[in-house]
Amino acid sequence: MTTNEIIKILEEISLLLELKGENPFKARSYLVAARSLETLEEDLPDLVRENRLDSVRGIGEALSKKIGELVLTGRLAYYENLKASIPPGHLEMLKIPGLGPKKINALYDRLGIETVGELEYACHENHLTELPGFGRKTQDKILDGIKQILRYRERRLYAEVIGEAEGLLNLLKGWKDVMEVRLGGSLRRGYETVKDIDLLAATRDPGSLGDSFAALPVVESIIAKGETKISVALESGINCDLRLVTPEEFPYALHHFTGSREHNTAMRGRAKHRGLKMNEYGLFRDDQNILCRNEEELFQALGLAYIPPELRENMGEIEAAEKGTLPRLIEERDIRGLFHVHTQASDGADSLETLARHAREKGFSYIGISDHSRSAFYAGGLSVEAIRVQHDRIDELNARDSSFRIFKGIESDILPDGRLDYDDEVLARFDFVIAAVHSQFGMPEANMTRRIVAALSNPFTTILAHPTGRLLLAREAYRLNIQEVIDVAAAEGKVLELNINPQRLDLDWRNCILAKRKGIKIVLGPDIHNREAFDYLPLGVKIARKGWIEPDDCINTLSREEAIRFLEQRRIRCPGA
Ligand code: DGT
Ligand code: CA
Repeated sequence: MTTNEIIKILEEISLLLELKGENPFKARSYLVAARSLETLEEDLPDLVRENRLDSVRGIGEALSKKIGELVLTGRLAYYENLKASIPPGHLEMLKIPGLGPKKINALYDRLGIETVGELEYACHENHLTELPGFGRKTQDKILDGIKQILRYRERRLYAEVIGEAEGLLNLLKGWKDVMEVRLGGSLRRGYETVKDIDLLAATRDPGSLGDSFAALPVVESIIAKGETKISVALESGINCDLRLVTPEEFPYALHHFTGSREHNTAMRGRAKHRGLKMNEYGLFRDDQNILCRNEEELFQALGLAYIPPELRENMGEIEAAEKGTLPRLIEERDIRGLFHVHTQASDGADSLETLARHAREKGFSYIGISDHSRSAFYAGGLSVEAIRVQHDRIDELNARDSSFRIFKGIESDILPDGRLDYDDEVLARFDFVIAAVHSQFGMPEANMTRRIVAALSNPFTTILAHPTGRLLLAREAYRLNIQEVIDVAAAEGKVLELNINPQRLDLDWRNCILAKRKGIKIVLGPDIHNREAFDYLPLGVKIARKGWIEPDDCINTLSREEAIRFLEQRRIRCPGA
């Protein structure tokens, strides 16, 4: 069991205790322990084996026993009993705005409500209007909240699903009946959210392969089972389709089940125009199949260059493949350095030294530190004095090792009126300034656009971070005229961030395509708050590829020397500073 999984369980125990109406301090102690594990410098299994866990801040004897049990056995009886004592839907109900443990328990006691579905039904039946402590307004608000979570539940974050999907893929690769197997669908295309896992296998024995798949321990139930397709629900709650084809059909089926639907429709149209018929079984002239051994040959047969899966969204990729103008998409090995890194000085979990060492070990040539600015009091924003201390430390580290560069940056709040968070004299001390909105998300569109345009027009701004503020499946983007933001960024020569936190992926890849056309440079921003965020890079690069980004469009591909020059050219110096 990974530390992250243990943290999730501790957080869940805290919620379960709240739902049970236990002492709030007890519930909180699990959250405190979870936070401590998040920032743990040492290896958790080592601490457990050496019996030193209770030396960690916020972890007493009782908790250390429970965490030990999780680490050593992968289970915790206390948690399982607690979970069994509460209706499973109540945890989900906590996600509905305005519903806390007290109200959830009242709904249970008075109306017997155990699940979100039951609650929705009760609202439609107006059962809440007369309930003490509720009323019509509360009921309407709850209904709105339910609509939101139901809409969001149909899809998952790419990052939540890809690990399990690749696990299944690797498992199938080892089976003797499987001649070839690939992921298809939205996961293969690197879509930011996914409905299900699509697997495609080539086999001569679909019957027995389907049976073996259905019998996997991770399969919770079988939704449908036929000759060529088996659909199952996995224990994790996600559905998985396994399609079974012959090795001869495989290339056509792989293309078809990769999609997107829109891309497929356009491809079929193109085939038809050339007197051909295209479907998941083949590419036919009259009834004669045109032999293609792989996807490359399939594209070739239609007069096209190979289109990488990320681009198959019918956003002009077919025209570009015909003309030979497809982009040479960015790859992970093109990335030389990272910007947007938080340290312990604000709300990061790791020290400057740890982050720099880690980045160097991962093969990067530089990182750009950007802690929060002073208005971000919730995130420990830096005072002018704290900036001076950090800069002295960076100078020392840079002096010690000339093969790795730490850039001095700041993630400055964009204040509601569009100003940045420090005086020019302070802003002039940084190698780069990331401007970002972190407050008053609810502004009218015109005001928010004006606010961001003002920040982009500020000569000290280098990068605009997470330009729309969306959280995938959780929070809409703020209202904003994104076209205007892109136009101003282009005119002012500013860099736009593609924030690669899996919940953000903001700038949206569709807008990356627009930004690229305007000649805007993109920066992949891992928004690192702890070392694990270095692992965001594979998804970040995939999404950048989806946005048609080439190495030259992205400043993370600059060498150390080029990055120094790039930032130096953009830097404004204050007279006298
Ligand atoms: P998702 O599952 O919503 O995250 O997105 P996809 O793209 O994985 O969609 P899915 O799983 O329904 O189907 C996988 C691919 O199969 C899809 O991208 C294109 C192909 N496909 C499935 N059904 C149809 C269809 O009715 N028409 C066409 N043209 N293609 C289809
Ligand atoms: Ca799918």
